[in-house]
Order: sequence, then structure tokens, then C-alpha cells
Amino acid sequence: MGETATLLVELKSSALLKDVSLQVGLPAALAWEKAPAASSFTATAGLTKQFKATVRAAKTGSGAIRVQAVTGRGLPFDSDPVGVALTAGDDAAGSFLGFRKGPQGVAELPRDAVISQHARAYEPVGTEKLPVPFNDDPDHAPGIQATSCVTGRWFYNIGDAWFPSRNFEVQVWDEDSISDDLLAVGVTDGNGSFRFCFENDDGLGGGGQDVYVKFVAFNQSWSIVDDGDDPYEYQFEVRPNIADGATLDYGRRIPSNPEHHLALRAWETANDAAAWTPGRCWDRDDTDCRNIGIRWPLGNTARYVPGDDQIELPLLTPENPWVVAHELGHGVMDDVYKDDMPDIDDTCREHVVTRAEKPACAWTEGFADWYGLVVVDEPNQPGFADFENHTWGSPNWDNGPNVEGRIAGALWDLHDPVGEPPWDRFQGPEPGAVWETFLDNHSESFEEFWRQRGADGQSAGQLAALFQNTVDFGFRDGLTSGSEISVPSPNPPGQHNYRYDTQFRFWSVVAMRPPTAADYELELYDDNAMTQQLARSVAGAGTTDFIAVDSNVDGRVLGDYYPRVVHRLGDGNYTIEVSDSGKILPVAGDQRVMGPRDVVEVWDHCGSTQTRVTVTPSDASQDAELFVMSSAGGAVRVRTDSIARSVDAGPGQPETVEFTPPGFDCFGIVLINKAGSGTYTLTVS
Ligand SMILES: [Ca+2]
Ligand SMILES: [Ca+2]
Ligand SMILES: [Ca+2]
Ligand SMILES: [Ca+2]
Ligand SMILES: [Zn+2]
Repeated sequence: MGETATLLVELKSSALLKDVSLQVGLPAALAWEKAPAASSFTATAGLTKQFKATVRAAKTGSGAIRVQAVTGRGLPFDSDPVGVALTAGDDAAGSFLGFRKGPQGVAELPRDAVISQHARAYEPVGTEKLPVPFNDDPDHAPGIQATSCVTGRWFYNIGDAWFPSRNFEVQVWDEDSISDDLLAVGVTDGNGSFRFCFENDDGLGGGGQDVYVKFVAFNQSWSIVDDGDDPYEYQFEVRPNIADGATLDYGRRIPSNPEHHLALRAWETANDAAAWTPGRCWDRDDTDCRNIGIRWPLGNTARYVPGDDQIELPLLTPENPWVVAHELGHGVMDDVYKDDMPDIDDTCREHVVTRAEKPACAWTEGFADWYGLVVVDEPNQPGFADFENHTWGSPNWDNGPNVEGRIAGALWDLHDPVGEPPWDRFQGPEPGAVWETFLDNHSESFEEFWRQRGADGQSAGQLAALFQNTVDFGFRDGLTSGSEISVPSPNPPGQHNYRYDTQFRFWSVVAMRPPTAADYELELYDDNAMTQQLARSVAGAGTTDFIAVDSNVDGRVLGDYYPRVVHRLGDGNYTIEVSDSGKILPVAGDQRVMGPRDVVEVWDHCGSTQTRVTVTPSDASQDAELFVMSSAGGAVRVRTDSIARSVDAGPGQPETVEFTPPGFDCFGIVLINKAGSGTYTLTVS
């Protein structure tokens, strides 16, 4: 009290920033002797700046100094807020960094406090592992005793909002001169309330129980501990000689140290995590639940320490529930993996959400990232990443299965209700089979994890959700006749893979229409591994590539085909479509309505006489191309193999092909919709 101390703030900037100010907030116990000169300065990239100030202990008590560098532009230009806990006492021995050990104080909830409700429903954690009531009072009166009860509620705040603190251990004690008796034990309910009853007999001559209550930051699955590893305790005043049959109401209580509301906030994140996590324990298959300790406040970086089954949490980290839940995710993995975490090394310490890491590091962090997202039910984490909205070509993101943010985004897209075009179209249950695979296996990488999913993870929809997050575990987007797919440039990654299955012993065609100024190519493979190439269509920029297959010849049995779109030049959306409808072009002609996204239609025409086919558009926007394909040179034919074509007439104009078969055969009449929409009318003569 009354003495001064030097406060040194070090600021390191990773970019050149102008007009930076340092905001330093002092707790009630401290006052400025000399404030730092810390407004409107320039921070240089890579350089450390020091600010010196002097503070004086003005009152006794605990609190925190909070420091943040702000630019007026928000994240990511502002620094994270940083806090230091401290206690000012009457003398030097009672003054130190950190909060004092032993029972913490409680205060009344402000009378006008408005109580908010938690988003996540309450799930009782039970009373296992809590201490059992005991009584060493001598000379209990025989027979049935009168019962008395104690009730109360437990709250914390986030700014102006007040929340009930749930599943918090409550101990009801009787204060005795020698040793106190534990009368009742339990946890707060979904409203932060408790009500426990006990025999109101304080032993011979003792009268009624002399009651006090302790809230203890411990239950069977998690705890918040001080630097002596003891769970924090918040202790109430003693109410002596409670009357028989009375209910003692302690009313609505909060921690008296305003900084300790952060402990209750971290507590609530653990409560949300436990409520979300399937099963009674963190590991659903455990019977003896592991307790994950949260050591707070400690250090400058949140981390999980596998050897201690403990999270180390800096003072202000509870303000970011996703970070707390991320660290809990490490704890859950450590539990499920039987204390055998994936083999990570020191390079993982500097991991960044959007950057590629070693596979074990990316999997460990990516799983924890995802666990954090589902617990807080929010994929956008400013200052870290928007885990939902990123895909191929997103700026500042690395690609592939060894980027933690891609892993978290992929797992998220497997169950979230919001589907981003073009590939997040899967929505499974949360957490669904992903959690079963996690519980049943030990994985050193996301790739191994996915292999362990087996057939369960191989649906095109799931692989598409992964592909949206730049993870390609053999994705072949499914094409069905007449259902075109329109997606961005195949670059990055450079190519897109597809699959279709022929249904008819006729001509079928896969066609890819690039943007006017871009050149992409179309390849066709016979096998899922895409090693057996059947054909390659390499028309120039703006020209539709197509590959036609005659399923009648060369032993082309009906079955699976694998088209690939390869990037050559330019950028922009392309459209790919398969036509395989087993249609004969009637002698009387045919009609086909084609929308702006429709690309291809094919008819078989069988005969041996000279034939003339004309396609006439109904709309001035429509630009047709007409081809005749023959399997005389092979069953798989590309655009340039056509035996007749008509492509040069402009929009709104008819195209006509004429051909003379050498003998009876079935030809493929291929109509490409180069542009526009309307009805094409085909006439045969
Ligand atoms: Ca007593
Ligand atoms: Ca997404
Ligand atoms: Ca999504
Ligand atoms: Ca034309
Ligand atoms: Zn982590």
C-alpha cells in the first residue's frame, strides 16, 4: 500500500502501422504515478518498442492490468488484449503478481442485473468424484432429526450481461470449533441454482448448524485451478444456528473479484464442451471420467500440456471461448488417444491456422480447431480465420490436408447446414460418424484419419465437402445425364475430376464449355485412379471440348468413365455436362429446350443413306454447333474426329450437316449449345 512499482510494456509489431495507441487499464488497487507516453506512435515491422510507467498501490485488493495496442482499425491490426493479474496487500509480503490462494470472496449480484440465458442447453454433469458429506460431531441426538435447507444462485458477467454458472460444485459446511462438517455436496443446475437439505443437528449442545457455503471450481470432468493446482473456492459468510425446518437463502451471488468472472467464463466454455461432447465423459468409452484441469491465470499463450492433462490459460483468454474450447479439444484427444498424442515436434509451436504444417501437427491442431468451432457453434473466428468461407484460391491460405484450418473447415462442412458453392453440398449429422472414427482409432494425420473412416467416408458428397476445403482424397464429382455442373476455373489446383456411368448402349457425350477467353481441356479415363486415358479433346480458348463414346462397339461395356478438366489458360467458370439418354433421332425430327447452362445433347441416327440434319434455334441468343460422330475409327471420339460438322453460323442461325454413310451404321448426332437459351428444332431429311 502506498508504494510504487515500475510497469514495463513491450510491443512488437509484425507490420508497419501508423497512429498506434497503447491502452493500459489499471485495476482499482493501482493508480498512475507516471502514465506511459503511449498515444499515436508509429510501430515498425519486426521492431520491439518499450513503454515505461510507474504505478502506485492505492488500495489493497486483487485485480489486473490490461494492455492492448489499438489502431482504430480493429483486427488484425490491433493486438490481442494482454492482462497481468496482481494483488496489492498492506505490506510487501501481501503484494505479488497473481491472485491470492485460498478461499476467494463473493458478492451480491447487482439488484438491477438482467439475466441472460445460455445458448446451449443444460446437461447435468452429476456428482461423481465430489467429496462425500461427513460429520464428526459427538453425541448426535438419536432418532429422526429435523431437516433444514440452504439455497442460492451463482452468476458471472460478460460486460452488462449476467449468466448463471452451471455444473459448479457447491459444498454446504457447518462451522465447528475443531473441524468443520461437510453437510451436503452437489452442483448448480441450469439456472445456477442449488438447494440442499441436511439434518439440522450440530451435536450435543450445538444447537442448529452454523452454515456456510463454498462454490468450488471442480466437477468430475473439469476444474479451474490456481498455481498450486488447487481448484478455486469461493466462500460465503457463516449463518449461525439455522432454525429447524428453515430454508436459508443466500440469494444471488457472484465472485467479488471482477477478474474472477473470467474464471467462471472459462468454466462455462468447458461446460458447453462437455455438453456437446457425446457421452458422459470426454471419452465416451470411459467409465472413470478424466478431469481436464484449466490452470488460470498463467503465461502469455494458451496451451495444453499433455503430461499434466492440463490447460494453461492466460488471464484474458477466457474472453475468447473458441481458444478455450480449442485447448479442451487437445485435452479430449489426449484422453481418447490414451495419453499418446500424435508425434509433433517443436516446429508445431508456431503453427498458423492457414499454413501447411507437418501432418501430425496439422491434424492435432485442425481437430482442436474444429472441436472449438462446434463447441462455440460459430465457424468465423476473427483474428484467426473464417473456417467456413475459404476454398481453392482464397488469399493467404495454403492448400491440402496438412493445413489445420482446411482440416477444421472440412470437418465443419461435413455437418454444417450452410452449403457454400460449389462443393459444400453435404450435410451429415453432427458430429456423426466422424466422432466414431475418432473414438475408435489413433490417427497421426488427417489422411490416416480419413483412411480409418473406410467406406463410410467415401461418398461423393463427403469428398466434395473436403474438396471445398482443398482436401482431395479421391474426389470424382458425379455427372448424370442432363445435369450440368458449373464451377470455377480448375486452377488451382490445375484440374477437376469427374465420374459418370453410362446407362444406354448408344452414343453418349461428355462436353465442357469454357469461358470465352479461357482454354481448358477435357480428358477421359477408364479407371478411377485415372491412369488409363481414353481420349483428350484440346480445342482452343472459348471452344467447347467434347468426347463421345459409342457403347455399341469395341467391347465398350456400360460402366464408369472418368472425365478430367485440365487448366491451360485463363480463368472463369466452365460448365460440364453428360448426355446419355439412349435417344434415336426420329425421322420426323425432334425438339430440345436448352437453358443457358445446358451444353450438350446427343441422338443416335442409324441408317445407310445420305442424311441431312438441320438444327434451328427459336431464340436469337442461341448459338448451336452440330457434329456427326462415327465409330469407324474407334468407340471413343473427340470433337476433331467428327465426320461432318456445322459450327460457323452465328447466334439465331440454323446449322446443317450432311453425310453419306459407307454402309449401315449408327452415328452420334451431337448438338452443342455454345450460347443462349431457347428451343432447338432438329429436322431430318
Ligand atoms: Ca456447530
Ligand atoms: Ca466451408
Ligand atoms: Ca458450410
Ligand atoms: Ca453456330
Ligand atoms: Zn492447439
